[in-house]
Amino acid sequence: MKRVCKFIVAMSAVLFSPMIAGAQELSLFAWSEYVPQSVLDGFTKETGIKVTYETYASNEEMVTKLVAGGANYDLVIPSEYTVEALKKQSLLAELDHAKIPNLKNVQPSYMNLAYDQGNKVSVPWMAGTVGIVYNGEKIKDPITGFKDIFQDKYKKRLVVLDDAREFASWVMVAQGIDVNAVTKDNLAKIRPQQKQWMDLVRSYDSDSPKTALQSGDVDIGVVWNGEGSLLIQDDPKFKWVLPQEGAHKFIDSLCVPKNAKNKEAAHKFINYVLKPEVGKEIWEAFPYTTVNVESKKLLSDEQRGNLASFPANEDKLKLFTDIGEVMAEVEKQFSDLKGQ
Ligand code: N2P
Repeated sequence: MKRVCKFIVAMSAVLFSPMIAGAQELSLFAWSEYVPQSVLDGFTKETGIKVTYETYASNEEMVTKLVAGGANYDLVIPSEYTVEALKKQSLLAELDHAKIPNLKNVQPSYMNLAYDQGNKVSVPWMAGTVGIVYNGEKIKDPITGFKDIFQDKYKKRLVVLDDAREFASWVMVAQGIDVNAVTKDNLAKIRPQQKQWMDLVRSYDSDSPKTALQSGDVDIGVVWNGEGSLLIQDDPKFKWVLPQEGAHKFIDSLCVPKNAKNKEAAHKFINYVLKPEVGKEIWEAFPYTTVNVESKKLLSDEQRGNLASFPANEDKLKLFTDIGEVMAEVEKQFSDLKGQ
């Protein structure tokens, strides 16, 4: 009998250890400079689950790797239009809201949006905008929008996001075209001006565009608001402007790919980052627009007053929608014009 028992114990160890080991890991695939290491450490400390964090610099890069298979991810953080695309292709797992009680902390205006009614597959992580930041010691003329910065006099003094859809949208709003009316015709319409503007650009950087501004390599940037927020917070010579023509308002959400191996751990992570104090920790490292009502309450008046993080007027901000196959044309136009 004793021997039988020992055998059962030994066999269970062999059979179940991979499952236990599996439950102790989480593979996060997210934008760079978006998830603080301290948050990953805090999560591991609380749950025993180790997190690996691989980064990407655009939605399109993430989708390409996700679809290619190869690696297996438990969590990704796509923007609204990419949640829509992934959902359409059935690439995302349904979330179990019962396992995410902290979902109650998300501001209702970020929930139940057209790209994912009922938040079946996505939970907002962070929102934000794309805007203009400039060095006020070097740029003396008034800056109110894209038309002011894409001028010959600023040639090679600009850093912009390395993002095909974003860049196209700036030219579109400048021409009064809706950011979601992306068609072959409209791409042809914006092409000459897109080329003019791209010829003025010194560098493309979606990971850390603030670096070129801090080092003085460039004087103007078209960047994510979290980058702008850090700049204006650290040095008053930097000024932030939401382009008067309009701008993208993004909502980046936590999603679990359908083929994720550690769905349980992914739910635990989503619930963890929605804790009020964790949301504050995330905001302090990467000051985008927090979607967490309770975290926002924990910020100081000065932090809440940062206009790059929390725009005063959202009238001209727009979410992107999935544009389907024409996205390939947007990317082609961007890379063609870069190469010219
Ligand atoms: C973080 C990038 C912001 C995400 N570095 C833009 N959707």
